[in-house]
Amino acid sequence: MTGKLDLGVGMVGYAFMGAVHSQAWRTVGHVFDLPVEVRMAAIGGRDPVAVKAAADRHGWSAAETDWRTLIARDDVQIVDICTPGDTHASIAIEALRAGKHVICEKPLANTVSEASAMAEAAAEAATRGVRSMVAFNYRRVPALAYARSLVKAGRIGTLRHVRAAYQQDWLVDPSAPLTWRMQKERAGSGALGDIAAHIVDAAQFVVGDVLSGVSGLTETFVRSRPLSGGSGLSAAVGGSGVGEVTVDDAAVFFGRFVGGGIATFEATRFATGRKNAMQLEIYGSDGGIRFDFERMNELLFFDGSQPAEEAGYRRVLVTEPEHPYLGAWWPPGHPLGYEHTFTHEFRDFLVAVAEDADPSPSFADGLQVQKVLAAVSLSAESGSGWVVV
Ligand code: 4PW
Repeated sequence: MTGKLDLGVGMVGYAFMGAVHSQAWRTVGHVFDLPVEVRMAAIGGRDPVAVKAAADRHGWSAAETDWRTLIARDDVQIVDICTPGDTHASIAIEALRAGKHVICEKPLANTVSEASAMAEAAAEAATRGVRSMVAFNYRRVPALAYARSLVKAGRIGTLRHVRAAYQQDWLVDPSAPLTWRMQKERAGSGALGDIAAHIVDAAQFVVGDVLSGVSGLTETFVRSRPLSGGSGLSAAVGGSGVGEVTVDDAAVFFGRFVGGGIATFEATRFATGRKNAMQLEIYGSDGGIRFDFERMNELLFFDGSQPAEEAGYRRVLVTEPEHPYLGAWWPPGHPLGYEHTFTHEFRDFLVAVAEDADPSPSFADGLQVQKVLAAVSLSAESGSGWVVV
């Protein structure tokens, strides 16, 4: 017995996100000195053989085939949702009602109405001390957390421009199979919900402002794909022949922040040769910041207060104990990777739960991002231009 708050996690889903989350749950208590003791109580999934195999592989104590049973377990105090978007609302709302803290993968839901119901349930649950968070992991990239602190400290002055892009290329090949990420009824949208959601959240987080309106364009370049075959980010839906792609392959949009800065966004799975290039450029009256996740341990910083002849973008290696989260990891100079962002996310979530505080980003923040995505869709589908968020 450690005298610490004891929290058991029940995680629903065991594919890509389930594997990444498992790794973070396994690690978080060993890297960070937490006020809680975390147990990997149970993992849930519909296929009994596959979920048992996932439990054994990832270190979960039990496997469940029904998420309702998983939520009801006495040894589960936190429900972690790693399923496709069509199930987020029902699982999250039931868990919150049952008094379980919830962490839910992004985007929060497939529609604004589902996300509103979730945010409402979260606000009610918070009055009972039950906490919730949406899993925008890129906020926990140390370089982006550091960028936020630079903006907050006034180092770039008044915000003028944000240029955000999330470029992948895993759908360039037209024979790449159809997965749930290309089905509207399961994923809600395509590149928009899957990756534009990240850059909207990351941009708003770093600049400390929210978008007031947007205008956008979406495109589906390949409208049908084989139902079976080698997998990309997730497994093929299965079957013979081809199936229809019912979501966007790419989305571009521009927007305005409440405080007056303007922004452009590009999210695509068709940027040939770009793998996971999540980029953020922020330009202010007194300085600028540039970031690319393909070089996630670096931040480029332009300090406009330097003499003109010496000024220029400086490459800051975000690997020092003074940088966010880094002090808990390796000696100075040793970089981190994708998986660590989830460890940081769970660290922040657990600390908030232990302190009886609301973790950030909240379901209300997730709802706000959902409204931005819906405004982009509306603008793109109606061709009507500007849509207020
Ligand atoms: O959340 C995103 C995913 O859905 C990820 O961070 C990258 O894009 C990797 O997979 C997809």
